Amino acid sequence: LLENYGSVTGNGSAATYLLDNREVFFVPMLNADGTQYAHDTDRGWRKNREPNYALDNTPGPLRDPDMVPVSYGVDINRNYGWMWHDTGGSNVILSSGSSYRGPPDNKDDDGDAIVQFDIRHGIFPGPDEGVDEDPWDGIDNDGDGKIDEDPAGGFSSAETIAMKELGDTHDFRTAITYHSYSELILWPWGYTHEVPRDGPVMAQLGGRMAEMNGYRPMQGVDLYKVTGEFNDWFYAEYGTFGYTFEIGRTHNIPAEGILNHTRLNLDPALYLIYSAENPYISYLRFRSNMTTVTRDGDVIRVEIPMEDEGYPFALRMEEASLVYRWKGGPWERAGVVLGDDGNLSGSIPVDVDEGKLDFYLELKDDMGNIITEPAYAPLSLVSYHLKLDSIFSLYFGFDTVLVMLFTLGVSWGGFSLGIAKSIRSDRSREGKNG
Ligand SMILES: [Ca+2]
Ligand SMILES: [Ca+2]
Ligand SMILES: [Ca+2]
Ligand SMILES: [Ca+2]
Repeated sequence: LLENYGSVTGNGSAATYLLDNREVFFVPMLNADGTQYAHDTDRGWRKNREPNYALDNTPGPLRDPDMVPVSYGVDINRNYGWMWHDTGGSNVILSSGSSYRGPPDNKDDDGDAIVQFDIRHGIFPGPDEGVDEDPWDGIDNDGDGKIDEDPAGGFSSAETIAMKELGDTHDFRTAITYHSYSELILWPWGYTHEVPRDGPVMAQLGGRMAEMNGYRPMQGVDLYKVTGEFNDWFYAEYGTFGYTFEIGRTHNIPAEGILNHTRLNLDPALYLIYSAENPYISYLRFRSNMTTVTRDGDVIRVEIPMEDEGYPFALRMEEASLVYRWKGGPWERAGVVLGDDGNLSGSIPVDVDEGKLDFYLELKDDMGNIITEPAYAPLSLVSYHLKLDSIFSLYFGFDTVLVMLFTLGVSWGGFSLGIAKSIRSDRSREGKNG
């Protein structure tokens, strides 16, 4: 994004558009000490390297800093608050376990305890005494009118505390967390087979991203149950549509493979950033490889097939347009109609003798969302040169080819394979070079 920002052709159009129109936050590595340990000592290590002073699920306050740690590490992705108290999705008891969720809270967060925690006399009050009586599950467990006011655990590690602060202070619409391995894309919930309220659109978005990198898309729990997990917390608490990408086919991708995995997963990431404004856009599919552009007398006729897989908002077709310009001049608009066959069609008047035509499709829905095809328009454009003296008078200019090859790669927008091939053959036929 940073390398390409400022350019309006090729990859640059996506980078420029996304950085101008979205806020993107990167957490380069959450488990820094665990990763270092994996590099230096134990390639199979997955937790952080926090010292554990208790063998089992002894409450946190019993930890004595002078003691020698009995084990190391909390599984960061079991230490988020949502459903942390549930069993079956983490190592609940033994601190040495590879998916250890962290120590129990055993703290009266809301100050209503009947029996206060008593470390000297070994009294471990529980929910009945008003300690940890209302864990993070969206339910008012003790019926006091407050929800989740006295959690039982979670957010004991510095890493999850930092992520909670990030979530509490921003409004993330979408998120990706990268893990290894299995070539999967997962979304909430991870702790239950119940489908969340936004499950259908999360599945649609996840499916579209999976088409781009060839991974298998599924609700997280379908892999295995997890509790206290990142995406569940971000969705439950902030409504974020979060995805776990399980990268590659091994925990430890060889250095020489990193660039390939990065390339493979770039387009899904760009697509999710793009979709953050209107995730439902994934319900619309422009079948750009079947788009036709033909000269018909004094007009250029454009037909773009569109599949509507349940887009929940009405499209305001009276405001739909082909936005076009000749020879880089001022933008003008031509109307678009939606046929019964799902084809969007419009006609652009030919009012030049010869020259370059740029155009894109712009749709609006009744929520005020604007949808363009190709994505990122008008930074990425479909361009034609028009020569009036030949029968097949349309061919692509060089800058357009860069755009086309990129949109071919991203495959959700722009014109794809069929047209990209015709670009190449046209280019070779015309003997053009850039
Ligand atoms: Ca309490
Ligand atoms: Ca508590
Ligand atoms: Ca309560
Ligand atoms: Ca609760």
